Amino acid sequence: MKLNSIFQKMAIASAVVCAFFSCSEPKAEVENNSETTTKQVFPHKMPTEKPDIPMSAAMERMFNYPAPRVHDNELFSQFKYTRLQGFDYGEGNGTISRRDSSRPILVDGKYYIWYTKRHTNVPPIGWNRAAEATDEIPSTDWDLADIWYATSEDGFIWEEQGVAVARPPKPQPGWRSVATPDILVWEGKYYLYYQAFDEPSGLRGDWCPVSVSYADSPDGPWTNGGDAVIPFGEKGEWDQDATHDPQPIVYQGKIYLYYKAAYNKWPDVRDQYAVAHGLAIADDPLGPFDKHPLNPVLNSGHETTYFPFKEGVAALAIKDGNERETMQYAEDGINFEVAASLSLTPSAAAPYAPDAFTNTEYGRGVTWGLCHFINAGTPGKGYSIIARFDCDLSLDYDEPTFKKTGVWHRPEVYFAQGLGSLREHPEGR
Ligand code: AAL
Repeated sequence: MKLNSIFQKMAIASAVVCAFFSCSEPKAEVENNSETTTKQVFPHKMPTEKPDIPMSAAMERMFNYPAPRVHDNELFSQFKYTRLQGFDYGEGNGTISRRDSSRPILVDGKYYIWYTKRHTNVPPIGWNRAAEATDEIPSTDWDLADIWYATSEDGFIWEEQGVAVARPPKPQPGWRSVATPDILVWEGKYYLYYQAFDEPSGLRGDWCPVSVSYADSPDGPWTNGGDAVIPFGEKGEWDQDATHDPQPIVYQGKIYLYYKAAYNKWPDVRDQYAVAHGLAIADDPLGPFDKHPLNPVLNSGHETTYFPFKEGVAALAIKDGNERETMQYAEDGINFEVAASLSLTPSAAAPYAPDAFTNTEYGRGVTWGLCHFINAGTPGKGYSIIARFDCDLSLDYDEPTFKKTGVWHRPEVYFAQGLGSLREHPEGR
């Protein structure tokens, strides 16, 4: 073969050189007159570390997640749901409701949970009609409620055991309702934190601070250990009207109790509603609790759950705020960053976190827990049910099914979110 062009000769020469000295993969090079510049293009193979090349904001951010590929992200999971056995909701007419379960704890081979239970003669009349509530008529689903508990051997079949903390007599704090409990195990004793209402919720918003009761056994008896242990903030502070959804973990040798408050003109102007979460830290479960100076520590979420994860704390934020439907992570338990965005998240998630109270230095994560559905009834006969969710937010479990990103609902689920009365005024949109 006659080598006519200089380029053909160069190609042969380079092939010969490569045969003797193994050549590296070709670099993307651009000849620009006399200068040769190397084009730094994002590679086809996903880098495990942030590459040292110029990148768009989106690709920079991708390396701030626990793993750039969501399937490898330990804080990403799907959620699978199971109806619980063992709870009686009567005729399902809104007179029996269970909601806002605590996280389960395992004691002598049995899981224990505590939850809000309302068993009233009539269903709730609704938040907006709170002024009409009486000692017999509840305003909301969590009005006129007590804290009950149940046990289970497998987390699917539960046996209701009875009342753990009942409403105390009027005028003691919580006489109107005690609700939304969570548990702490500390030095061999059990502590229940819960919301104590002195008026029907809805009158001035959801007006209640956190009380605590303690016991030597998860079966009780429970003794009141203090009221307003997480007090409201001063007037003008974000948490001036509420400390809700208490959730304690043991972290860095102390009790880190996270809580929620609705703020921003609440309760006067409901549609200006905003929600954030604070942290209060104590050396003793009965307090005093010091609110963290950087509060709020989470700008999104409703009934948010927290668990020890690696050196820090993971949080599941649902429903409210710009960062709703996300897992978040704070290496110091205080400064949370978004770690994954989620679908079909459990409401009021209460995961079984075996190391929530062990003062672990490296949290292992969670695989299941309890949650609730607040729309189990029909309009005017509203009630809630508690349910189980399963997931893979654990370092010790690896089930690829939970790492799938597609969550497919039947068309009926979408059509159930119909336009309703908006359809009457389509021109207004
Ligand atoms: C819940 C929680 C708190 C609120 C109400 C009952 O799901 O956020 O407990 O006060 O709703």
